[in-house]
Amino acid sequence: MSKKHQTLGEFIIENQQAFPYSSGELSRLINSIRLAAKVVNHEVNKAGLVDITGAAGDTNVQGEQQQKLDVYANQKFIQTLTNREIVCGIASEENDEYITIQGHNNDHKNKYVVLMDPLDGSSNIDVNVSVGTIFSVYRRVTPVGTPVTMEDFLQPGNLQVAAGYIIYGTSTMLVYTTGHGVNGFTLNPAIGTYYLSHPNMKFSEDGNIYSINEGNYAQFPQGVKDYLKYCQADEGDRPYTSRYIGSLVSDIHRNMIKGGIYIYPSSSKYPDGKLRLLYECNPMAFLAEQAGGKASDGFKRIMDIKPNELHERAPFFCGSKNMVEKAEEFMQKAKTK
Ligand code: P6P
Repeated sequence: MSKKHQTLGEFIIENQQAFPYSSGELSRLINSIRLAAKVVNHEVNKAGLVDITGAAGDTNVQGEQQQKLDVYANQKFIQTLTNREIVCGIASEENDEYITIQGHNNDHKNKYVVLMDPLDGSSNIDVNVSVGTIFSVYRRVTPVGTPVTMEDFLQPGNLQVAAGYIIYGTSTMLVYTTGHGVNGFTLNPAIGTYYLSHPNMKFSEDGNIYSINEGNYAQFPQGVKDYLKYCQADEGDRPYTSRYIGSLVSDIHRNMIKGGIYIYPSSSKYPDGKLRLLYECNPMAFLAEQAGGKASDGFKRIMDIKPNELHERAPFFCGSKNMVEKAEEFMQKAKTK
């Protein structure tokens, strides 16, 4: 049983002993993410002071202006994961193609692949709003000893072995799951140690916060419009509260602690939704389900979607189980009209 204020290192060792069959590689993987997060946190926390908040001038595969901190975070996570002989491949939201990691002996012996959004919500950096790193871990499906292929990355979210995020906010937290619940660790920057501050995080079944960019209302599917009217009606426990930071990690983190639903639906601008299935939806869906919540595309479970492309997008409804199910009800009703 996890003990509050345990360090992340102690937690990983304790959990490693609980799963003797695992070779310890996953624990080492989480440890390397922990280290990279500390390095990135140091830069994020002084972004206003150092000229690295300006756009890098380049644009990523999504056509979005790359901020220098995006580029820095991407490089740090790739470098840390590559140097530790744990993963055989990395796919990043910031890179067009996946990266093959041969290992020191060029033998492709490592068995995990990592997919990540190195700095999500980066458009908020220069307005000093929390941003985050999101990561997702799978076992490779092609034979160990051969170079990874696209098949190793295009796995449905229900095959994730770990997922988590780092939120660089008023405090820096690492929140992750390996399929046995969700635990949150807060970094003490003075000594560079993460402490278990939020053991066994849970989405409340119900909530009264909805997070959506209502600026896109005119483009929303009818079911979303109907659900928003339900949220805003003055009856029973409603109207709900609208809270939208525009940084997925921050909105989901708040909703996990207070209860709520986050929705990024399809729209005329984003016919398949804006969020990326592999780097944002699947890891957040794994965390949500492990915390007793739910994540769908408005109709079907996000983690059952078989990806076809590395950077594909999906509509995303995620949070308190009863709120997601109510939204799905409105989506279904509108579809059958
Ligand atoms: P919009 C950030 O770019 C992001 O991917 C998520 O972090 C965030 O929730 C969403 O997009 C914000 O998108 O269109 O509301 O600005």
